[in-house]
Amino acid sequence: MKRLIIFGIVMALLLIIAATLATSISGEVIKSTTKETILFGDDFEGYDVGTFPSSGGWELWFNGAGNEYQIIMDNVSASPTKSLQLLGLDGWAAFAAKRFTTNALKIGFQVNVRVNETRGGVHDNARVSFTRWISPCISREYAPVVFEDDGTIGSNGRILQSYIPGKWYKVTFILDRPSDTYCVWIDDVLCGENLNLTTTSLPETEHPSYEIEAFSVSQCYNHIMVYFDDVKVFTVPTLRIESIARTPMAPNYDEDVVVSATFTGDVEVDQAFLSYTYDLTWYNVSMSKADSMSNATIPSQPYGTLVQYKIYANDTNGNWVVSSIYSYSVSDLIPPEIVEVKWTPEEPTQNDTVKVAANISEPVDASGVSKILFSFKDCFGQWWNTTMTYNDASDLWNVIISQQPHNTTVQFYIIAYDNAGNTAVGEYYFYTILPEFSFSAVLLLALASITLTIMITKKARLPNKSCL
Ligand SMILES: [Ca+2]
Ligand SMILES: [Ca+2]
Repeated sequence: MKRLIIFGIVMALLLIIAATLATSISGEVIKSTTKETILFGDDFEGYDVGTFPSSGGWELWFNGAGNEYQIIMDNVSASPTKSLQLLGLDGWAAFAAKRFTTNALKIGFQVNVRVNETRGGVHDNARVSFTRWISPCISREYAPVVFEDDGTIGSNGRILQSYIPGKWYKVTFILDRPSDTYCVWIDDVLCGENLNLTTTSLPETEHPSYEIEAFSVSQCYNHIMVYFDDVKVFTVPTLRIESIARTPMAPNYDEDVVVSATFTGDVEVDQAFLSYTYDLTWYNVSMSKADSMSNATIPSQPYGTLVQYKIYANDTNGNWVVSSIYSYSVSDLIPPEIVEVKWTPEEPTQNDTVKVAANISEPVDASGVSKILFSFKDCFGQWWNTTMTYNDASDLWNVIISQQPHNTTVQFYIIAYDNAGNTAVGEYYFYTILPEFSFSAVLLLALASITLTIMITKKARLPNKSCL
């Protein structure tokens, strides 16, 4: 029995390792636990009941129903015994904030929130957000997560989920400052992903997130008891993939593609990979660093192949980041090659048709020959166009030129097209039609020749009288 248990444990471990390796090899988005750096945390256990937690650096920016209500309580808590209570008024919030400073690109908070009751009013019951002080009566909140009086939790006009009075909810909020987008989790469930950051001050676009100076919890304006506990404000060391480029931009079928990128952010890159696919499989290549760039190569692919690629990397904290997916379609920018053009017979007469055969070449990965145009000038000086026919057996393109009268000079040339629209114009060729002798003409010519020979011979045998 013991052996069986050990065997089971070993098998389970092997399966986990195999699953991990499979994830790595696939090149798909790899999620790992985000390691954060905590700027401050507070469970409100270190304060006296009935006091405001000023000693912990909290500030009561607006005092709602009165200072006496904005206090530490020990009859309600998420953990273990105490929490911060806030109570607002209609038109005047109870608003507690704690300042912090960071230049981190990605910042977040987490807080437990409990609303005592809902009444269906128009104001909200509890808010948690990053904040900036504006004036003694105004703060600017950055996309606050709001517990509405209708029993919903929302942010930026979007309902994330509903909530029940008297129950604790853990809100996690992570803001990406360069893109001004954020994500929200309620009880560790992602409810809002990459939402655009807005603020409660107008115009929204004029308040960059680097102006954030505090984290705040508030109750405005329903005069309903709300509680906050287990606050945590943190930064997420962030690696960024930037300046993604490829060379060449429009790769030919015979060209490798070098993909390059730079890695920036507030943490060092540990490993970087180029992941690409031209079928259903993603292939991963380690990127190598050259100066400020990291490069990796996608091997040349046949014409028309759609290649998709992305870059992913992890930082020295083990956090992974993945780029968007980019793509290109492999080009063919090279015309077909006209290797050889021949015709038979080479010296045709007016009784011959002439067969022209052309050897046209395209590399294996190129787009291929689409058609061959044959253009020739006949006995009337008229140019004609036709297409040549491909012959599988000979791997040649053929056309037949009809019989032409004696003395005609036939001219022709060909234009080769490939499937990518490239054209190659060949040189001009020409031949002249020779006269064809009939059998009787040849016979007469032969007789005449024989007669002439005899006459010359006889004349040669006569005595030279002058020599007698
Ligand atoms: Ca507590
Ligand atoms: Ca081509």
